[in-house]
Amino acid sequence: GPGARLRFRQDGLSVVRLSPDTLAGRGGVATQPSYDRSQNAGIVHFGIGAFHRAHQAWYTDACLAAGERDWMTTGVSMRSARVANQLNPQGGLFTLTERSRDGEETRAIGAVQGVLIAGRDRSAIAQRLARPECHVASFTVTEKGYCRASDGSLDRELARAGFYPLLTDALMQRRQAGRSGLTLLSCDNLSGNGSQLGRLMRDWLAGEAPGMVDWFDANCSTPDSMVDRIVPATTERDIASLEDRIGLRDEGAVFTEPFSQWIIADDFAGARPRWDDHGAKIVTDVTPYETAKLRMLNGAHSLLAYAGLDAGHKFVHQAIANPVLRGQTLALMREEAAPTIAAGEGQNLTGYADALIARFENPGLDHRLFQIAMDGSQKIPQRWLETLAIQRERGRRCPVILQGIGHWLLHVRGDRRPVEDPLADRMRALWRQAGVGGIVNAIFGRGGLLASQWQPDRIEAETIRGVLLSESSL
Ligand code: CS2
Repeated sequence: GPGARLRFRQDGLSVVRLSPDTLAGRGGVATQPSYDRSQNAGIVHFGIGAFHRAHQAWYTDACLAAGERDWMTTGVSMRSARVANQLNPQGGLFTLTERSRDGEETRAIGAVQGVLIAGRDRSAIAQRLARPECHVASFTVTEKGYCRASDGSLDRELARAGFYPLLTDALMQRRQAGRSGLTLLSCDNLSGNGSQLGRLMRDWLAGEAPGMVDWFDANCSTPDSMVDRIVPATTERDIASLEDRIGLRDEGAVFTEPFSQWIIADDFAGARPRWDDHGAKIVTDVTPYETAKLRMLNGAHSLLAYAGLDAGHKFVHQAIANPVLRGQTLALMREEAAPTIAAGEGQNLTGYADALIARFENPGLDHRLFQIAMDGSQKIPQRWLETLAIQRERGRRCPVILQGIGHWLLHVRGDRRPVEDPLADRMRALWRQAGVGGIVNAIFGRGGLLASQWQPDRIEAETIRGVLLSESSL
Protein backbone atom coordinates (compact mmCIF):
# COMPACT_ATOMS: atom_id res chain seq x y z
CA GLY A 1 0.00 0.00 0.00
CA PRO A 2 1.01 3.64 -0.29
CA GLY A 3 3.36 5.56 1.98
CA ALA A 4 5.14 4.54 5.13
CA ARG A 5 3.07 2.41 7.42
CA LEU A 6 3.22 2.41 11.17
CA ARG A 7 2.73 -0.49 13.41
CA PHE A 8 1.42 0.81 16.69
CA ARG A 9 2.12 -1.10 19.86
CA GLN A 10 0.35 -1.33 23.15
CA ASP A 11 0.89 1.88 25.06
CA GLY A 12 -1.17 1.88 28.22
CA LEU A 13 -4.42 3.68 28.83
CA SER A 14 -4.30 7.39 28.27
CA VAL A 15 -7.14 9.57 27.07
CA VAL A 16 -5.06 12.03 25.12
CA ARG A 17 -6.79 13.16 21.94
CA LEU A 18 -4.98 12.55 18.67
CA SER A 19 -3.60 15.78 17.15
CA PRO A 20 -0.44 16.86 15.33
CA ASP A 21 1.15 17.68 18.72
CA THR A 22 0.20 14.52 20.58
CA LEU A 23 1.07 12.32 17.62
CA ALA A 24 4.48 13.98 17.31
CA GLY A 25 5.11 13.27 20.98
CA ARG A 26 4.57 9.57 20.40
CA GLY A 27 7.90 9.07 18.69
CA GLY A 28 8.17 5.47 17.62
CA VAL A 29 4.54 4.71 18.36
CA ALA A 30 3.10 6.92 15.67
CA THR A 31 5.02 9.35 13.53
CA GLN A 32 3.57 12.42 11.86
CA PRO A 33 2.84 12.51 8.19
CA SER A 34 6.19 13.73 6.87
CA TYR A 35 4.89 16.56 4.66
CA ASP A 36 3.99 20.17 5.35
CA ARG A 37 0.29 20.14 6.13
CA SER A 38 -0.12 23.89 5.76
CA GLN A 39 0.43 23.77 2.00
CA ASN A 40 -2.40 24.73 -0.35
CA ALA A 41 -5.63 22.79 -0.62
CA GLY A 42 -6.01 21.76 -4.24
CA ILE A 43 -9.08 19.69 -3.44
CA VAL A 44 -12.42 20.56 -1.84
CA HIS A 45 -14.30 17.40 -0.92
CA PHE A 46 -18.07 17.28 -0.30
CA GLY A 47 -19.20 14.55 2.11
CA ILE A 48 -16.16 13.93 4.30
CA GLY A 49 -17.47 10.73 5.94
CA ALA A 50 -15.61 7.53 6.71
CA PHE A 51 -15.54 6.39 3.09
CA HIS A 52 -13.66 9.44 1.83
CA ARG A 53 -11.19 9.21 4.70
CA ALA A 54 -10.47 5.54 4.02
CA HIS A 55 -10.29 5.90 0.25
CA GLN A 56 -9.54 9.14 -1.62
CA ALA A 57 -7.77 10.74 1.38
CA TRP A 58 -5.56 7.63 1.65
CA TYR A 59 -4.47 7.92 -2.01
CA THR A 60 -3.91 11.67 -1.70
CA ASP A 61 -1.91 11.16 1.49
CA ALA A 62 0.36 8.81 -0.47
CA CYS A 63 0.86 11.50 -3.14
CA LEU A 64 1.75 14.10 -0.51
CA ALA A 65 4.09 11.68 1.27
CA ALA A 66 5.82 11.11 -2.07
CA GLY A 67 6.53 14.83 -2.32
CA GLU A 68 3.71 16.19 -4.47
CA ARG A 69 2.65 19.61 -3.27
CA ASP A 70 -0.53 21.66 -2.87
CA TRP A 71 -2.94 18.78 -2.75
CA MET A 72 -4.29 19.13 0.75
CA THR A 73 -8.07 18.64 1.03
CA THR A 74 -10.65 20.95 2.55
CA GLY A 75 -13.49 18.75 3.72
CA VAL A 76 -17.11 19.83 3.55
CA SER A 77 -19.62 18.17 5.79
CA MET A 78 -23.01 18.33 4.12
CA ARG A 79 -25.32 17.91 7.05
CA SER A 80 -24.10 18.12 10.59
CA ALA A 81 -21.22 19.40 12.65
CA ARG A 82 -20.35 15.84 13.66
CA VAL A 83 -17.37 15.27 11.36
CA ALA A 84 -16.13 18.82 11.96
CA ASN A 85 -16.13 18.06 15.69
CA GLN A 86 -14.28 14.82 15.05
CA LEU A 87 -11.55 16.23 12.85
CA ASN A 88 -11.04 19.94 13.53
CA PRO A 89 -9.84 19.53 17.14
CA GLN A 90 -7.34 17.02 15.69
CA GLY A 91 -6.07 19.48 13.08
CA GLY A 92 -7.69 17.30 10.41
CA LEU A 93 -5.49 14.34 11.34
CA PHE A 94 -6.94 10.85 11.66
CA THR A 95 -5.81 7.25 11.57
CA LEU A 96 -6.71 4.50 9.15
CA THR A 97 -6.67 0.90 10.36
CA GLU A 98 -6.69 -1.99 7.91
CA ARG A 99 -8.23 -5.13 9.32
CA SER A 100 -7.93 -8.65 8.01
CA ARG A 101 -7.74 -12.16 9.35
CA ASP A 102 -4.03 -11.49 9.96
CA GLY A 103 -4.67 -8.58 12.33
CA GLU A 104 -4.63 -4.81 12.26
CA GLU A 105 -2.35 -2.19 10.82
CA THR A 106 -2.71 1.50 11.60
CA ARG A 107 -1.24 4.61 10.06
CA ALA A 108 -1.89 8.33 10.31
CA ILE A 109 -3.40 10.18 7.35
CA GLY A 110 -2.63 13.88 7.02
CA ALA A 111 -4.30 14.83 3.74
CA VAL A 112 -7.31 16.60 5.25
CA GLN A 113 -6.64 20.12 6.46
CA GLY A 114 -9.95 20.75 8.16
CA VAL A 115 -13.70 20.54 7.79
CA LEU A 116 -16.25 23.23 6.95
CA ILE A 117 -20.00 22.76 7.33
CA ALA A 118 -22.23 23.37 4.31
CA GLY A 119 -25.12 24.84 6.28
CA ARG A 120 -22.90 27.20 8.24
CA ASP A 121 -19.77 28.11 6.28
CA ARG A 122 -21.29 28.74 2.90
CA SER A 123 -19.18 31.67 1.79
CA ALA A 124 -15.95 30.19 3.16
CA ILE A 125 -16.58 27.03 1.15
CA ALA A 126 -17.32 28.93 -2.05
CA GLN A 127 -14.15 30.96 -1.49
CA ARG A 128 -12.02 27.84 -1.07
CA LEU A 129 -13.45 26.45 -4.29
CA ALA A 130 -12.83 29.74 -6.06
CA ARG A 131 -9.15 30.02 -5.14
CA PRO A 132 -6.67 29.66 -7.99
CA GLU A 133 -4.94 26.73 -6.28
CA CYS A 134 -8.14 24.67 -6.18
CA HIS A 135 -8.46 22.27 -9.11
CA VAL A 136 -10.69 19.45 -7.97
CA ALA A 137 -14.07 19.33 -6.24
CA SER A 138 -14.80 15.74 -5.31
CA PHE A 139 -17.93 14.12 -3.93
CA THR A 140 -19.02 11.28 -1.69
CA VAL A 141 -22.45 12.59 -0.85
CA THR A 142 -24.14 9.16 -1.24
CA GLU A 143 -26.75 8.31 -3.84
CA LYS A 144 -29.38 10.61 -2.39
CA GLY A 145 -26.99 13.57 -2.29
CA TYR A 146 -27.42 14.07 -6.04
CA CYS A 147 -31.06 15.07 -5.45
CA ARG A 148 -32.58 13.08 -8.30
CA ALA A 149 -36.29 12.55 -8.73
CA SER A 150 -37.30 8.93 -9.27
CA ASP A 151 -37.07 9.40 -13.06
CA GLY A 152 -33.45 10.49 -12.66
CA SER A 153 -34.00 14.17 -13.38
CA LEU A 154 -32.88 16.88 -10.97
CA ASP A 155 -35.32 17.58 -8.14
CA ARG A 156 -34.83 21.34 -7.85
CA GLU A 157 -36.37 21.65 -4.41
CA LEU A 158 -34.02 19.06 -2.95
CA ALA A 159 -31.10 20.46 -4.93
CA ARG A 160 -31.53 23.86 -3.30
CA ALA A 161 -30.42 22.31 0.00
CA GLY A 162 -27.61 20.29 -1.58
CA PHE A 163 -24.20 21.16 -3.01
CA TYR A 164 -25.54 22.70 -6.21
CA PRO A 165 -26.00 26.34 -5.09
CA LEU A 166 -22.63 26.36 -3.34
CA LEU A 167 -20.85 25.04 -6.36
CA THR A 168 -22.65 27.54 -8.57
CA ASP A 169 -21.46 30.46 -6.40
CA ALA A 170 -17.93 29.18 -6.60
CA LEU A 171 -17.97 28.64 -10.34
CA MET A 172 -19.38 32.15 -10.86
CA GLN A 173 -16.55 33.56 -8.78
CA ARG A 174 -13.99 31.62 -10.79
CA ARG A 175 -15.43 32.82 -14.04
CA GLN A 176 -15.57 36.43 -12.86
CA ALA A 177 -11.95 36.28 -11.75
CA GLY A 178 -10.92 34.76 -15.07
CA ARG A 179 -9.81 31.52 -13.45
CA SER A 180 -9.78 28.03 -14.85
CA GLY A 181 -12.67 25.62 -14.35
CA LEU A 182 -12.74 22.67 -11.95
CA THR A 183 -12.79 18.91 -12.25
CA LEU A 184 -15.95 17.72 -10.49
CA LEU A 185 -15.11 14.19 -9.43
CA SER A 186 -17.99 12.02 -8.27
CA CYS A 187 -16.92 9.09 -6.08
CA ASP A 188 -20.38 7.69 -5.38
CA ASN A 189 -21.93 4.37 -6.35
CA LEU A 190 -24.09 5.54 -9.26
CA SER A 191 -23.88 4.20 -12.80
CA GLY A 192 -22.11 6.79 -14.89
CA ASN A 193 -21.58 8.85 -11.74
CA GLY A 194 -19.60 11.58 -13.48
CA SER A 195 -21.90 11.85 -16.48
CA GLN A 196 -24.87 12.04 -14.13
CA LEU A 197 -23.22 14.76 -12.08
CA GLY A 198 -22.49 16.72 -15.26
CA ARG A 199 -26.05 16.39 -16.50
CA LEU A 200 -27.58 17.36 -13.14
CA MET A 201 -25.24 20.32 -12.66
CA ARG A 202 -26.02 21.56 -16.17
CA ASP A 203 -29.74 21.23 -15.39
CA TRP A 204 -29.31 23.22 -12.21
CA LEU A 205 -27.33 25.95 -13.99
CA ALA A 206 -29.84 26.12 -16.84
CA GLY A 207 -32.53 27.01 -14.31
CA GLU A 208 -30.59 29.17 -11.86
CA ALA A 209 -27.70 30.69 -13.78
CA PRO A 210 -28.29 30.05 -17.48
CA GLY A 211 -25.40 32.32 -18.44
CA MET A 212 -23.04 29.80 -16.77
CA VAL A 213 -23.91 26.74 -18.85
CA ASP A 214 -21.53 27.43 -21.73
CA TRP A 215 -18.69 28.36 -19.40
CA PHE A 216 -19.30 25.19 -17.40
CA ASP A 217 -19.21 23.05 -20.53
CA ALA A 218 -16.07 24.70 -21.84
CA ASN A 219 -14.09 24.79 -18.58
CA CYS A 220 -15.21 22.03 -16.22
CA SER A 221 -15.17 18.25 -16.50
CA THR A 222 -17.00 15.47 -14.67
CA PRO A 223 -15.04 12.21 -15.06
CA ASP A 224 -16.71 8.92 -14.21
CA SER A 225 -14.99 6.95 -11.47
CA MET A 226 -15.34 3.59 -9.82
CA VAL A 227 -14.48 3.56 -6.13
CA ASP A 228 -14.21 0.44 -4.02
CA ARG A 229 -13.27 -0.10 -0.43
CA ILE A 230 -15.45 -1.62 2.27
CA VAL A 231 -15.66 0.83 5.17
CA PRO A 232 -17.97 -0.09 8.03
CA ALA A 233 -19.21 2.83 10.09
CA THR A 234 -16.82 3.43 12.98
CA THR A 235 -18.18 2.42 16.38
CA GLU A 236 -17.30 3.55 19.89
CA ARG A 237 -15.82 0.09 20.44
CA ASP A 238 -13.47 0.59 17.50
CA ILE A 239 -12.30 3.92 18.89
CA ALA A 240 -11.84 2.50 22.38
CA SER A 241 -9.80 -0.47 21.17
CA LEU A 242 -7.62 1.80 19.03
CA GLU A 243 -7.10 4.01 22.06
CA ASP A 244 -6.00 0.99 24.09
CA ARG A 245 -3.52 0.15 21.38
CA ILE A 246 -2.01 3.56 20.54
CA GLY A 247 -2.73 5.54 23.69
CA LEU A 248 -4.51 8.30 21.78
CA ARG A 249 -8.18 8.90 21.30
CA ASP A 250 -8.99 9.41 17.62
CA GLU A 251 -12.58 10.57 17.07
CA GLY A 252 -11.98 10.57 13.32
CA ALA A 253 -10.59 7.04 13.07
CA VAL A 254 -11.61 4.83 10.15
CA PHE A 255 -11.39 1.04 9.92
CA THR A 256 -11.35 -0.74 6.61
CA GLU A 257 -10.15 -3.75 4.60
CA PRO A 258 -6.68 -3.98 3.01
CA PHE A 259 -8.24 -3.99 -0.48
CA SER A 260 -8.81 -0.72 -2.30
CA GLN A 261 -9.58 0.19 -5.90
CA TRP A 262 -10.07 3.48 -7.73
CA ILE A 263 -10.57 3.73 -11.45
CA ILE A 264 -10.99 7.19 -12.94
CA ALA A 265 -11.78 8.35 -16.46
CA ASP A 266 -8.98 10.38 -18.00
CA ASP A 267 -11.01 13.57 -18.19
CA PHE A 268 -9.55 16.25 -15.94
CA ALA A 269 -10.18 19.95 -16.45
CA GLY A 270 -6.80 20.89 -14.99
CA ALA A 271 -4.10 19.60 -12.66
CA ARG A 272 -4.61 16.50 -10.50
CA PRO A 273 -2.60 14.52 -7.95
CA ARG A 274 -0.76 11.54 -9.40
CA TRP A 275 -3.13 9.09 -7.71
CA ASP A 276 -2.15 6.59 -10.39
CA ASP A 277 1.37 6.39 -8.90
CA HIS A 278 -0.25 4.92 -5.79
CA GLY A 279 -2.64 2.29 -7.08
CA ALA A 280 -5.42 4.25 -8.79
CA LYS A 281 -6.00 3.56 -12.47
CA ILE A 282 -6.69 6.24 -15.05
CA VAL A 283 -8.53 4.78 -18.03
CA THR A 284 -10.51 5.94 -21.05
CA ASP A 285 -13.69 4.07 -20.10
CA VAL A 286 -14.71 3.31 -16.54
CA THR A 287 -18.02 1.68 -17.50
CA PRO A 288 -17.04 -2.02 -17.46
CA TYR A 289 -15.46 -1.71 -14.00
CA GLU A 290 -18.20 0.44 -12.59
CA THR A 291 -20.96 -1.80 -13.91
CA ALA A 292 -19.30 -4.92 -12.54
CA LYS A 293 -18.79 -3.29 -9.18
CA LEU A 294 -22.35 -1.99 -8.86
CA ARG A 295 -24.12 -5.12 -10.11
CA MET A 296 -21.85 -7.70 -8.50
CA LEU A 297 -20.36 -6.25 -5.30
CA ASN A 298 -23.10 -3.81 -4.39
CA GLY A 299 -25.86 -6.04 -5.79
CA ALA A 300 -24.62 -8.91 -3.61
CA HIS A 301 -24.28 -6.59 -0.63
CA SER A 302 -27.89 -5.49 -0.84
CA LEU A 303 -29.06 -9.11 -1.08
CA LEU A 304 -26.99 -10.05 1.97
CA ALA A 305 -28.37 -7.03 3.80
CA TYR A 306 -32.11 -7.59 3.35
CA ALA A 307 -32.12 -11.39 3.25
CA GLY A 308 -29.40 -11.58 5.91
CA LEU A 309 -31.24 -9.37 8.38
CA ASP A 310 -34.38 -11.45 7.88
CA ALA A 311 -32.31 -14.57 8.59
CA GLY A 312 -31.22 -13.06 11.90
CA HIS A 313 -27.66 -12.04 10.98
CA LYS A 314 -26.00 -8.80 11.97
CA PHE A 315 -22.76 -8.61 9.96
CA VAL A 316 -21.75 -9.38 6.37
CA HIS A 317 -19.23 -12.05 7.45
CA GLN A 318 -22.05 -13.87 9.26
CA ALA A 319 -24.49 -13.68 6.35
CA ILE A 320 -21.92 -14.97 3.86
CA ALA A 321 -21.17 -17.92 6.16
CA ASN A 322 -24.83 -18.98 5.90
CA PRO A 323 -24.80 -21.69 3.18
CA VAL A 324 -28.15 -20.66 1.68
CA LEU A 325 -27.23 -16.99 1.44
CA ARG A 326 -23.79 -17.84 0.16
CA GLY A 327 -25.24 -19.92 -2.65
CA GLN A 328 -27.67 -17.16 -3.55
CA THR A 329 -24.93 -14.55 -3.49
CA LEU A 330 -22.79 -16.60 -5.85
CA ALA A 331 -25.75 -17.17 -8.16
CA LEU A 332 -26.62 -13.48 -8.16
CA MET A 333 -23.08 -12.53 -9.11
CA ARG A 334 -22.26 -15.33 -11.56
CA GLU A 335 -25.55 -16.19 -13.20
CA GLU A 336 -27.61 -13.02 -12.97
CA ALA A 337 -25.24 -10.03 -12.92
CA ALA A 338 -22.05 -11.15 -14.71
CA PRO A 339 -23.74 -12.09 -18.02
CA THR A 340 -25.09 -8.52 -18.30
CA ILE A 341 -21.60 -6.98 -18.12
CA ALA A 342 -19.50 -6.41 -21.21
CA ALA A 343 -16.15 -7.14 -19.56
CA GLY A 344 -13.30 -4.82 -20.43
CA GLU A 345 -9.86 -5.99 -21.47
CA GLY A 346 -8.21 -8.00 -18.71
CA GLN A 347 -11.38 -8.12 -16.62
CA ASN A 348 -12.22 -11.59 -15.32
CA LEU A 349 -15.69 -11.64 -13.82
CA THR A 350 -15.46 -15.17 -12.41
CA GLY A 351 -12.29 -14.29 -10.55
CA TYR A 352 -13.94 -11.06 -9.46
CA ALA A 353 -16.88 -12.93 -7.91
CA ASP A 354 -14.52 -15.22 -5.98
CA ALA A 355 -12.47 -12.26 -4.74
CA LEU A 356 -15.65 -10.56 -3.58
CA ILE A 357 -16.72 -13.58 -1.56
CA ALA A 358 -13.32 -13.59 0.16
CA ARG A 359 -13.68 -9.89 0.97
CA PHE A 360 -17.18 -10.43 2.40
CA GLU A 361 -15.73 -13.18 4.60
CA ASN A 362 -13.14 -10.86 6.21
CA PRO A 363 -13.54 -11.76 9.90
CA GLY A 364 -11.76 -8.58 10.98
CA LEU A 365 -14.53 -6.34 9.65
CA ASP A 366 -17.81 -6.11 11.51
CA HIS A 367 -19.70 -4.63 8.57
CA ARG A 368 -23.28 -4.13 9.68
CA LEU A 369 -26.01 -5.36 7.32
CA PHE A 370 -28.14 -2.52 8.64
CA GLN A 371 -25.65 0.00 7.27
CA ILE A 372 -25.97 -1.48 3.78
CA ALA A 373 -29.77 -1.66 4.10
CA MET A 374 -29.98 2.13 4.31
CA ASP A 375 -31.28 4.15 1.34
CA GLY A 376 -32.35 1.11 -0.67
CA SER A 377 -34.67 3.16 -2.87
CA GLN A 378 -31.58 5.03 -4.10
CA LYS A 379 -29.41 1.95 -4.48
CA ILE A 380 -31.41 -0.85 -6.01
CA PRO A 381 -32.01 0.74 -9.43
CA GLN A 382 -28.30 0.48 -10.39
CA ARG A 383 -27.64 -2.65 -8.29
CA TRP A 384 -30.62 -4.83 -9.30
CA LEU A 385 -33.05 -3.25 -11.73
CA GLU A 386 -30.56 -2.79 -14.58
CA THR A 387 -29.64 -6.46 -14.34
CA LEU A 388 -33.30 -7.47 -14.33
CA ALA A 389 -34.05 -5.32 -17.37
CA ILE A 390 -31.16 -6.68 -19.44
CA GLN A 391 -31.83 -10.30 -18.53
CA ARG A 392 -35.55 -9.98 -19.24
CA GLU A 393 -34.82 -8.62 -22.69
CA ARG A 394 -32.98 -11.88 -23.29
CA GLY A 395 -35.88 -13.87 -21.93
CA ARG A 396 -34.04 -14.77 -18.71
CA ARG A 397 -35.18 -14.48 -15.15
CA CYS A 398 -33.23 -13.55 -12.03
CA PRO A 399 -34.75 -15.54 -9.18
CA VAL A 400 -32.18 -14.39 -6.61
CA ILE A 401 -32.66 -10.69 -7.30
CA LEU A 402 -36.43 -11.20 -7.16
CA GLN A 403 -35.91 -12.85 -3.80
CA GLY A 404 -33.86 -9.84 -2.71
CA ILE A 405 -36.60 -7.49 -3.84
CA GLY A 406 -39.07 -9.43 -1.72
CA HIS A 407 -36.90 -8.99 1.35
CA TRP A 408 -36.40 -5.33 0.56
CA LEU A 409 -40.14 -4.76 0.25
CA LEU A 410 -40.68 -6.41 3.61
CA HIS A 411 -37.96 -4.20 5.05
CA VAL A 412 -39.56 -0.96 3.80
CA ARG A 413 -42.96 -1.99 5.10
CA GLY A 414 -41.39 -0.65 8.26
CA ASP A 415 -42.45 -3.17 10.90
CA ARG A 416 -39.26 -5.23 11.13
CA ARG A 417 -36.63 -2.64 12.00
CA PRO A 418 -36.08 1.09 11.49
CA VAL A 419 -36.01 2.12 7.84
CA GLU A 420 -33.52 4.79 6.88
CA ASP A 421 -34.43 5.94 3.42
CA PRO A 422 -35.48 9.28 1.95
CA LEU A 423 -38.62 7.57 0.61
CA ALA A 424 -39.38 5.64 3.82
CA ASP A 425 -42.63 7.49 4.59
CA ARG A 426 -43.93 7.20 1.05
CA MET A 427 -43.13 3.49 0.86
CA ARG A 428 -44.79 2.82 4.19
CA ALA A 429 -47.90 4.67 3.02
CA LEU A 430 -47.92 2.71 -0.25
CA TRP A 431 -47.78 -0.53 1.74
CA ARG A 432 -50.80 0.57 3.76
CA GLN A 433 -52.80 1.39 0.64
CA ALA A 434 -51.72 -1.47 -1.60
CA GLY A 435 -51.04 -4.39 0.75
CA VAL A 436 -49.27 -7.61 -0.22
CA GLY A 437 -51.39 -7.91 -3.35
CA GLY A 438 -50.53 -4.49 -4.76
CA ILE A 439 -47.20 -3.36 -3.38
CA VAL A 440 -45.05 -4.84 -6.16
CA ASN A 441 -46.94 -2.89 -8.75
CA ALA A 442 -47.21 0.25 -6.64
CA ILE A 443 -43.41 0.40 -6.41
CA PHE A 444 -42.16 -1.08 -9.67
CA GLY A 445 -45.12 -0.97 -12.05
CA ARG A 446 -45.92 1.72 -14.59
CA GLY A 447 -46.07 5.07 -12.80
CA GLY A 448 -44.84 3.39 -9.62
CA LEU A 449 -42.45 4.96 -7.13
CA LEU A 450 -39.40 3.25 -8.69
CA ALA A 451 -40.76 2.60 -12.16
CA SER A 452 -37.81 2.03 -14.49
CA GLN A 453 -36.76 0.18 -17.62
CA TRP A 454 -37.67 -2.92 -15.68
CA GLN A 455 -41.29 -3.45 -14.80
CA PRO A 456 -42.18 -6.88 -13.49
CA ASP A 457 -44.17 -9.15 -15.75
CA ARG A 458 -46.85 -11.41 -14.28
CA ILE A 459 -44.48 -14.24 -13.42
CA GLU A 460 -41.91 -11.96 -11.80
CA ALA A 461 -44.59 -10.20 -9.77
CA GLU A 462 -45.88 -13.60 -8.63
CA THR A 463 -42.38 -14.68 -7.61
CA ILE A 464 -41.92 -11.57 -5.48
CA ARG A 465 -45.37 -11.95 -3.93
CA GLY A 466 -44.45 -15.55 -3.12
CA VAL A 467 -41.50 -14.25 -1.10
CA LEU A 468 -43.72 -11.71 0.67
CA LEU A 469 -46.24 -14.36 1.62
CA SER A 470 -43.76 -16.99 2.76
CA GLU A 471 -41.62 -14.52 4.69
CA SER A 472 -44.39 -12.39 6.17
CA SER A 473 -45.05 -14.84 8.92
CA LEU A 474 -41.40 -14.95 10.02
C1 CS2 B 1 -22.35 -0.90 0.48
C2 CS2 B 1 -21.21 -0.04 -0.05
O1 CS2 B 1 -23.43 0.43 2.10
C3 CS2 B 1 -23.52 -0.07 0.98
O2 CS2 B 1 -24.52 0.07 0.29
O3 CS2 B 1 -22.77 -1.76 -0.52
O4 CS2 B 1 -20.95 1.03 0.78
C4 CS2 B 1 -19.93 -0.87 -0.28
O5 CS2 B 1 -19.40 -1.31 0.94
C5 CS2 B 1 -18.90 -0.08 -1.02
O6 CS2 B 1 -19.44 0.40 -2.22
C6 CS2 B 1 -17.67 -0.92 -1.28
O7 CS2 B 1 -16.81 -0.25 -2.15
